[in-house]
Amino acid sequence: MALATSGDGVPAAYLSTHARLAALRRAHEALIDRKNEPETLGNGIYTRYRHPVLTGAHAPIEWRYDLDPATNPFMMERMGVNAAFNAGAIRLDGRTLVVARVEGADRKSFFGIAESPTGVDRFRFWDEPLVMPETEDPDTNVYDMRLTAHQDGWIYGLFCTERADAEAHATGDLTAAVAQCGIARTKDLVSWERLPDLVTPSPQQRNVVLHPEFVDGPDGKPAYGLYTRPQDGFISAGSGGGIGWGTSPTMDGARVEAEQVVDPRVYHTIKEVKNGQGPPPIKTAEGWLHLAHGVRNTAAGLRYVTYLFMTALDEPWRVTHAPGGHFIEPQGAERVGDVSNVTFANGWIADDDGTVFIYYASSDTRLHVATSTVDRLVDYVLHTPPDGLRSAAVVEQRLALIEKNRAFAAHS
Ligand code: M1P
Repeated sequence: MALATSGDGVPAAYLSTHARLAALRRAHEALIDRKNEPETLGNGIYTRYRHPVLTGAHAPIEWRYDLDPATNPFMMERMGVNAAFNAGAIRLDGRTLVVARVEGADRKSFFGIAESPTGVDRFRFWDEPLVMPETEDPDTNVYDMRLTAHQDGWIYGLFCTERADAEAHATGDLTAAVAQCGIARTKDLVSWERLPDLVTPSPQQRNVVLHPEFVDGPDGKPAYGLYTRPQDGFISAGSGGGIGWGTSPTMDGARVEAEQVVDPRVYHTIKEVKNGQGPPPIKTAEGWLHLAHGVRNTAAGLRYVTYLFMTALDEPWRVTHAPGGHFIEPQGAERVGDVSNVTFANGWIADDDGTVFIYYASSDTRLHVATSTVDRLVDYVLHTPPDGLRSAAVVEQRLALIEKNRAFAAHS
């Protein structure tokens, strides 16, 4: 492999401290300034883009390098950033902001806020990572924030907080962990107030999302609605049957007493092993539009894809439309990463003009964008056939489509 050179034949790795820093800055700026390009044809449902919008290499140089030549004479990376992915997203005061899961070379995740003038490229991290206050029981790892601008005036960030499973560790299993839903709120994404973790009847939780509007609680009073994902173990959903729903009278000490599964896992579908709500749903004239992820097993390991469904406006837990199959699946280079064969989305932005920016991550490594419109996504959800669940049934669905097209061709 040829070594990159400074232009005068000196390998970039051996430049003077000063010259090396200048070269690093140029490369970093070039990466951030890179214009993204939409695909030309696509599937008509959404448009993918050529480049990821965030990667570990987008992390500011100041987060990774000691810039003092006296203490870093080789200008080497001191604290590597491995990946930037699974981002919550929000339009705040006209600004496009994502709160990404940034993962260091030490495997710990934290949140980094990045801003873009276009929504499809030129994402630049704010100068410092988000400082998330801890509870009395410190988090080992935090990730996958869902941002909800709630009717109550707060912006809530719900995220996974992971801690050691002390009992299992005592028996020597150092991989055992407990996942719960951490909760924080803010007005500006700068100052965050940490609230107590969510309490539910389930032993563990991940992919919990706050519904943006108040709903009726069991006592008829306004309550907060929560999409949950009950799970028995840290990885396995076990008896957790799918995406759940529950309410809490408050978010300061949130507690879901009764959790009902509203979007179940189903045998031989894209969500056989696990599923989870993505970002908060988008309100449309036809219903609440949901983006979620589904997981199935394969000989090569788990495969994560995203899917859409719709729930009733007055009962956001009641599924009214569920197109069969996946929505965004890993393609090409997206297939490979730290956890390969994964697409995962926990952030999207719907603008007043109907444009939708879907921020999806690939293979737990990088963040991408796909664009669409509310009209297109609603059309997709209303008119894509549901999963036929059997080979013979899906052949019937295709035959019906072919027959319709024959009739159309005969009359056109
Ligand atoms: O590695 C794939 C994803 O695995 C988890 O999601 P789930 O709980 O649905 O299996 C999360 O750790 C997520 O961050 C990750 O992308």
